[in-house]
This record gives sequence, C-alpha cells and structure tokens, in this order.
Amino acid sequence: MYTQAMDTMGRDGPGEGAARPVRSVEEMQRERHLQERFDARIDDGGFIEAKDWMPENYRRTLLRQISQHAHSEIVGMLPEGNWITRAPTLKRKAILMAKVQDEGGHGLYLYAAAETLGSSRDEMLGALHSGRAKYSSIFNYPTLTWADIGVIGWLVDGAAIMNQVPICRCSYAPYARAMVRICREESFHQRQGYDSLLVMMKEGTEAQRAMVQDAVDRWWWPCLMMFGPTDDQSPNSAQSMRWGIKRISNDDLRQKFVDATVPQAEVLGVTLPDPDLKWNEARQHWDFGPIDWAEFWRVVGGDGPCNRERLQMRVDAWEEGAWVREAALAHARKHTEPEKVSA
Ligand code: BYC
Repeated sequence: MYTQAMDTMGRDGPGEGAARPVRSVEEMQRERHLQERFDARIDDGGFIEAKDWMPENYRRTLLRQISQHAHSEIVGMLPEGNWITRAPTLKRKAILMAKVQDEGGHGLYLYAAAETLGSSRDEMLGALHSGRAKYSSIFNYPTLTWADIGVIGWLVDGAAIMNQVPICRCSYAPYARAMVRICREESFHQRQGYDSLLVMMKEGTEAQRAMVQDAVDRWWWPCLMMFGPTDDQSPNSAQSMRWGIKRISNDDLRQKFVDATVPQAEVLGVTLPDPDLKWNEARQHWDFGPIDWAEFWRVVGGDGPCNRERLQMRVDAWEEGAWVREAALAHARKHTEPEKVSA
C-alpha cells in the first residue's frame, strides 16, 4: 500500500514532492532512443506526423506558431471585411468576399493542424480573446480607403506567401500539408490585389493614383515588420531552424520580399517610401533603410492603432455567434443519438 504514494510524484504542488517522477533506466533508454530517431529524421529532412514521438519543446513551439498563424488568418478577415459593403463594383465585391472566406478557411485548416498537437479549439480561441495570444502585427493597422484592399493583396499577401512557401516544407507534416493548400489560395489573393492596383494606376484618375500611393506609404513599413525581428533579436529562430520548422530566416525572407517587390512597384508606377532603397551591385540585393522596431514591439504588445478594436470585434463575433454553435451541436446530437421509438 505504501507504493500508492508513488502515484502522486510529480503531481504535487510546489514544495514537497514537486520534483519530476523518477524514471527507470528502461524508460530513460527508451526516451533516448526516441530522441535519436526524431533527430535522425529531422537531419534527413524527413517529416514528423501527429502520431510520432516528438520532444515536448518541439510540440510547444509548433503549437505557438500554428495557433498564432491561425489567429492571424481570422483576425486578418476583419480589416478587409470592412470594405465588402463598399467595394466599387460587383466584380470586386465578389472577389473580396471569396478572399475573406478563404481566410476563414485558412484559419480552419490551421486550427485543425494545431489540434493534432493536443490543444483544443476552445483553448486557443480563449487565449486569443483574452489577449494572451499573439497574431500578426499587420492586422492592427486601419484600412482607410479602397486602395488599402488592393495593397493588402499585393504587399500583405505577398509578404505572407514569401514567409509561407518555405513552411510547405516544415518538418511537421500536418502544418506543411495545410500550407500547400493555403499558398495556392494566397497566390490568387496576391494577384487580385496587384490587378486591382494596376487598374487604378493605369486607367484611374489622378485622385485614384494618389490614393494608391498613400496606401503604399502607410503599409510598406508594417509589411517589412511582418517577418519578425532581425535574426539576432529573434529568440525562437535558431531552434526552429534546427528543427526544420523554419527553413529561411526572418532577415533572409524580408530581403527576398524587398527584392521581389521593388520591380513590381516600378511596373505599377508607385514609389516605395524609403529614401535608402538602392540596388547594391556587390550584394546583388536591394538595400533598404532602418525599420522602426519600437513601433513593431508597441503593436505586438497590444498598443497599435487598431489592436483594441480588432480584439473587441473578435470577442463580439464569438459571443453573438453562440446560438449558431449551440444549434450546430444540437443538430449533430440529433443525428448521432439513436432515435427514440415511442411505444
Ligand atoms: N506579429 O523569435 P521570433 C496572413 C513575435 S497571416 C506579431 O522571430 P518566430 C494573412 C513572435 O511570435 C500572416 N508577433 O518568432 C492573413 C515571438 O513571440 P512569442 C501570419 C510577431 O515564431 C489574412 C516574438 O515576436 N503568418 O498573412 O520564430 C489575410 C519573437 O519573434 C511577429 C504567420 O503566422 C509579427 N509580425 O518567427 C491576409 C506565419 N513577428 O511567440 C494575410 C507563420 C514575430 O515568442 N509564422 N512576432 O511570444 C512564422 O513564420 C513565425 O512565427 C514568424 C515569427 C516569422 C512570424
């Protein structure tokens, strides 16, 4: 009977008995073997499936990144959703509605991928709605004019694709699979934004061209911030690169984005708002000016232009949608419970 005390080891509160349970030699050997198999698969560029053994920190890092990514998708619906009723033509309205719906779908694939790591949808949404979870800084900026919608497609989705294509090769297979589908849809999002801006710039009025330039001026720098802090200030990068969760670093992706975007801006006829933007022959890359990291951390910390409004809209949508969830659950129950036959 004294062995019953062993059951509480590691589960007591701080203080007495709070140490981790002692593991047997066999358990330690088994864990070492699993760790070696995991490391070998990562080193080989292989994939980890949901049912495979994984180190606890790998699971937690993925859960953090995938849930933040899912939150970004559903919060990202809000600034664009703002313009559905004000789209200038039926064609643009239909495109925008499809795009916003796609983003809801991306959130769904990503929450489903995160659930394979042992968290529930309710837990993740609880973290978002209470302000504990992060989502992309970019969605805390306002959409002031119709040109912002085109610029979100061109620059925000353009930056998102640049970051997300390497995630299609992420070592965690459920995340990589979700990203393949998301990237296909994102490339349509980017194209429709560019097309909308091209029409305004080439066939529009002087006022429309000025509206596009103003939107580019406001979104350019926040888009460069989307890739996260510089590599030397990024606490998660080294381990995430080692695990094959991240394949390309924050700074390298940011540079790739700038290099790809400058020629597109020339075709559009807009000026990117950076006096330091210059082709560097020796580096074979575009040099760009310093990013305002104080602004980035302010926005990430909850004090951006629209953080409070975005979070409030999410919470309101959740509360006002309670009856839909209840009705869906009641419907599901009706179809799973055996029918009661009256005597
Ligand atoms: N905003 O060590 P680091 C979309 C945080 S969806 C807010 O470099 P990591 C779209 C970071 O979380 C776009 N927070 O982190 C949707 C970390 O904090 P914690 C979203 C940021 O994870 C709808 C801390 O700063 N894309 O485009 O190695 C419509 C230190 O950073 C940001 C994804 O989520 C930021 N911008 O790298 C249209 C892609 N940057 O968690 C478009 C998947 C950094 O330690 N995510 N932080 O407290 C990733 O690739 C990586 O998580 C990141 C950051 C590159 C974003």
